[in-house]
Amino acid sequence: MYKDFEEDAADAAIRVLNSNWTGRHTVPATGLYPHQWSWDSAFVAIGTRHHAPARARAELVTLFDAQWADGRVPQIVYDVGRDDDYAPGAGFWGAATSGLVQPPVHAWAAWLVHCADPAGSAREGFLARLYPRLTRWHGYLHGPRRGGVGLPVTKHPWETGTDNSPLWDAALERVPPRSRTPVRRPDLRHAGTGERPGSRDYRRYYGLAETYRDAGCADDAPIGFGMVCPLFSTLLAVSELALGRIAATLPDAGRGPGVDVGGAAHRVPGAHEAAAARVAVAMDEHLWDENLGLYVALDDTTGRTVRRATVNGLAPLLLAGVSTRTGASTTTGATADRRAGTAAGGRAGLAPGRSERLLTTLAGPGFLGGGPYLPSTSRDDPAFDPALYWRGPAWFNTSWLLLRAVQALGQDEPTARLREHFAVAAPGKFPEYVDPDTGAGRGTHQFSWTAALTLDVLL
Ligand code: 2M8
Repeated sequence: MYKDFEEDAADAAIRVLNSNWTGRHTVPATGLYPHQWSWDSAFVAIGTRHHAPARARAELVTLFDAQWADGRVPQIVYDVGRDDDYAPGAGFWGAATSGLVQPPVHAWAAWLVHCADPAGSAREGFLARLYPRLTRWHGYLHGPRRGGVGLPVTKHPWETGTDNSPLWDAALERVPPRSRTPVRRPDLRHAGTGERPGSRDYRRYYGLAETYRDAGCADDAPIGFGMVCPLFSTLLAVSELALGRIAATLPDAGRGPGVDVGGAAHRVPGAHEAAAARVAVAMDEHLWDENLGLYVALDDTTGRTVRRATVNGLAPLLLAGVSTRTGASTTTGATADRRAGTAAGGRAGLAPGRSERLLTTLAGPGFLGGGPYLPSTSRDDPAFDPALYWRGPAWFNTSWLLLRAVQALGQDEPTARLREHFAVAAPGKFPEYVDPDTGAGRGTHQFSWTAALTLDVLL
């Protein structure tokens, strides 16, 4: 019976992914998001690898075909020519892509996609093609985007992927709520007003994007917003570890003629693991909040932390089962060892005691202890709102990330709890996010990463 349910849900998830596939990439959702989004494509590839591995590879290759010369991978690759009902569009940027970025899940996704079909991947030279591009992407984040504490800085709330999280409230207050470009809100035709950021937020989002665009998307001058995010930083560290595995698979990667790997350091064995360790150590030193029992954001312009409890701050649990000396990781592991559930040996990627505290916070009243699904913002935070986007609803990508983390640590109770989130995906028509108390769908539906990650959990 349960098995039948899982098969039906998997079939339904595949149907969503098939209908959102454009021939070169997958849109996050028709209507609300009609182009290619960066971290969405990484999550989509992680799910698609199970039933269409060649398409999962194409998804990532299409995205990296739009990579900028400086290494950045754009937040949005506009599907110019297709029905464009998204704002701001390509006209705003005067380019075929946005100049912003999104969290770096890509190397991890590339590794998982490769492991799902190593023969097909080898035939296409998938890893050999992507490795130098992934390395340049990370080089951009470690280089021009490196902030005062050595961690990557996001220049716009859209870059964090968690657009209206309370983590950005104080910094956004300093951004004038106006833009020269009139703000258009086609998004409100596809999702409820109470489920999307407000118009004051949007005026700031536009104004900030204009400032960055008008500075040529250069990173050498401050633009009035610069935030270090524990989720973004964690994903960079996890992806560095995956890049280490990719490099080990391709002993000659980066040495071939004409391949620029964005810095000789990356050709040194262990360089990716060392980069991951540097990120983990910097997060431990600068982002840990002892009172809240999780990691917080840091404002790069003031040097001060932002003491708000969000799911972003639980994400470093992904590094808990990682040895920073060897880079061995269960979370980045192949499908075969996905459910192995044993943490790697050696020193943990986080400072002693931190993973236990994170598990306690995860189980506590602000998160899983306060209701059935994992909220994006702690139920104890004054901004918590069960309907409003990244200020409370439960998102499938963050549940998936935490699920991978607790599975790797062999934590049965939170594993079972986080899996429950995926049981509401198919019956709810693959919602973008859900009410963390009732599981009722919010935002848009037939949402690609919901379908893809549900597939990954079920298969
Ligand atoms: C949401 O963000 C876009 C801007 O990038 C928007 O609200 O229009 C976020 O949930 C983001 O994380 C996601 O990548 C994007 C597309 O699904 O939608």
